[in-house]
Amino acid sequence: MEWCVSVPKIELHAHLNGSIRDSTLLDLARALGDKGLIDFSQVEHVILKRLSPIYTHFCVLKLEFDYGYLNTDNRSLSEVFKLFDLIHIVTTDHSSITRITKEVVEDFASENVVYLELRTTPKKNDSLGMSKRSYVEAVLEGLRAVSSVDVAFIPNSEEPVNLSSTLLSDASDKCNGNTRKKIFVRLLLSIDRRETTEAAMETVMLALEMRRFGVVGIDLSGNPAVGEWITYLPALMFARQQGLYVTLHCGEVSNSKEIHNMLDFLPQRIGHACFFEEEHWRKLKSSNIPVEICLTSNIRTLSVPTIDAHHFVDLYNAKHPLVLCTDDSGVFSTSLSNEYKIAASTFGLGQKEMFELSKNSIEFIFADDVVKEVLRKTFDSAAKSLT
Ligand code: 6MZ
Repeated sequence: MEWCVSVPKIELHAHLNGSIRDSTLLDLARALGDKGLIDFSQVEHVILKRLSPIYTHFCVLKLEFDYGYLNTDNRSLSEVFKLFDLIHIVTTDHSSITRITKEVVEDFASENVVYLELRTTPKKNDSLGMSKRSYVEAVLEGLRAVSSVDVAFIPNSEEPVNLSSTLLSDASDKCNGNTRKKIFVRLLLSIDRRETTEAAMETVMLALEMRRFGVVGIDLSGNPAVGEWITYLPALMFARQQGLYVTLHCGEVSNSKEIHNMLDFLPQRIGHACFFEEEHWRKLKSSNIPVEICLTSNIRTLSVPTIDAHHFVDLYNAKHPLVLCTDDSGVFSTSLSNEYKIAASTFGLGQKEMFELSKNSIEFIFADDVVKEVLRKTFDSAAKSLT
């Protein structure tokens, strides 16, 4: 595990609200409880996953939870999405979003993630005076608030302090040594599958406006049992025409037609690919679309039967582009280092292979060539100190 922590890593599939610390979620829930807005004791049970077995079913804020997932520690997809609804009730105000963003970046940096693509769904909440734009501004405020590490999130020379050049000159620093840690962060704005075409388009317009603050692309996510591909297609096509990168949650449930449609769209990356059939694999491999692999998430949501049967093995052996990611490190109690450890021990990969796997992820990031070059140098210098 120690080695998995010290190796530089690239995180390309992390949902902001899914990466929240349990302690922060409890803090925020307690504050709402003190104001009498929620029943803290019930929310606390869900957050800590410690419901007494005598309960088989219960309700928090009209969201019904089944005892099963709490008992087995496996959260079926539908339970996970109920949990997100609960998290959103607790987190969706400007200051909480700023706080979570700051903490999530610090957490990833502390385990030597050197490049983070953080995704989040811009939310509108009239009662809090929140628009999609002010939501994203709160996220940017969180990036600016990070003080324990150097964060480079503004592309090119528009940064007040050009951290890219600092990183270039410091590329030989040990990533886990005494020097200050540095992390590149880029943002993806997510379209939730519950949204309308107009709402999806609003998110794309916002992403375009926020490009100068490090927004590089669009993600399609949300409960895969909800919504239709055709609803998001106009916004996704527009995003691509405008030069934004697109990544899609693809094949998280069995839906052959949608998987074909998504692959035909040729996104720059896809996430998950759990319910692929022979023809989907063929199409994926011939198009060489990189896959964001989320091992713990797939196991916990019962999207793959066992870790040994995970499609990582086949894709890895086929030398298909792939990248290990956390998905929701808070919700699934994992970290990127832990995902590396699981991959190494389950699939019998040594340090050399794991290092290459991590370094190869550079090629699939949505940032520019300058960032890629800095990262390559960071990995080259880490290779010397890790061997
Ligand atoms: C699909 C997921 C997800 O956007 O509020 N999300 N969508 N599949 C998954 N696998 C488990 N995990 C998270 O972060 C939370 C949102 O990200 C999406 C869902 O829409 C969830 O509400 P943000 O920061």
